[in-house]
Amino acid sequence: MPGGVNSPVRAFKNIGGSPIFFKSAKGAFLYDEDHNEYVDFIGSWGPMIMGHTHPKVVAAVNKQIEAGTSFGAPTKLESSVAKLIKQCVPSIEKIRMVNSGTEATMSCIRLARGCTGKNKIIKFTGCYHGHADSLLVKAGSGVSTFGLPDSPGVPAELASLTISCPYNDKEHFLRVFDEVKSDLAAIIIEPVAGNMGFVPADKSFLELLREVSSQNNSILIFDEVMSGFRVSLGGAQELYDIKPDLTALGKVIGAGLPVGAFGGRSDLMDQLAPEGPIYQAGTLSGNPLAMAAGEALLAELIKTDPYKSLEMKASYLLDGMAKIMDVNNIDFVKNQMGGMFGFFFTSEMPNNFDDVVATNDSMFIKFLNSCLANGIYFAPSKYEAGFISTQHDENILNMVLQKIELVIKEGL
Ligand code: KE4
Repeated sequence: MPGGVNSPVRAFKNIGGSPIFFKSAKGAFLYDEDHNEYVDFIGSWGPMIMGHTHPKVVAAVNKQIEAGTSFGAPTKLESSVAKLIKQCVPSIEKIRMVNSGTEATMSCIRLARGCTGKNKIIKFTGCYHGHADSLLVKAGSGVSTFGLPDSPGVPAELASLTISCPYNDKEHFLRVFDEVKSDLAAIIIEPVAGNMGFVPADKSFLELLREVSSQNNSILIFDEVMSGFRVSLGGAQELYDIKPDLTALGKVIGAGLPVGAFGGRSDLMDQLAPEGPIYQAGTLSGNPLAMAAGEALLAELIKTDPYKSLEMKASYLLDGMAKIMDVNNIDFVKNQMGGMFGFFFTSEMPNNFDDVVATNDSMFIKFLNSCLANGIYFAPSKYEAGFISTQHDENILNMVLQKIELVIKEGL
């Protein structure tokens, strides 16, 4: 496998490391092939909100596997998951299951283009929406109104239809919007950007996107693959109280099995085949095994509503880390929403991608590697967010803070 991995970030190239091969996990812990134990703050990049091998999820999957893993046909299970998601996210009037976040955002883009008859997309630098061609696009220079491929293999002609604007920058956005609005199919944003560390959108910025997209018949897409069911039961859109036209989901809704979903306004979703002409499909979409896992986890989240407790756990960890850094005169800032968090070695809270780029790389890399050597598994990139689970109890967090204090005392 290229780089020994099935997804680049796992290769630990950002911190000059080698990929760690894991064998098992339980609760807040991961165990590698050499029997090393790690406290897991990645949680499979988001899904493990109630810890690994949650008994309800394990039982649901074991039961379903005996009944069959895939029928390639509708099941009661997928309808149940759809209902649970609709119950929590009112902007989702209709929904379609897919197998990854990439498929979810890719389908939102095609649906928006098909429904509006327009072609241009505005995204924001530092947001990652999966690896569909139209979204692997970086900003052109200045206030350019065309994007450039962010990877070889993305045709320049296609990339030119997507424009990437600076996150949280209203003036820049409005200049580009005025240029392209006649052909603007959609605006897509991570309302809480977890792919440049942790940078939440300013509420007024999201309100501006909502206002101009409504006036211009452009589709506002919230990519909540990471923030959905993570920052609150209703996702970031509940906390910001802003209703997008379409939402992309993933991660938590599959409880670690391959699930993505996209949904929103019925008048848009009804344009999808077989109802409408816009094609979208998937052999394993709504897969019964994945739906069994997702249904069990969503039902547990709705029943227990752990979000306040997750928020407190994350702030306990982050406040403890900030105190250690402060005592050792290390520039350090942290931010969180619910149990999703980020930290940076810098003095000012980053508000966009360029701010994150400017944060101290070498400190981050040394800190990460020292933590890893001490069994603390933070995301191996300053452009990734961290996640805490219901299984990270106070003893575990105190043990982590004691280890971090030692790491810092030994000097980075
Ligand atoms: P997937 O295709 O990886 O399931 O989802 C793509 C995606 C879409 N939108 C957001 C906001 C996302 O965060 C992601 C994927 N997140 C990365 C972590 N930053 C997944 C980890 C990886 O690429 O291996």
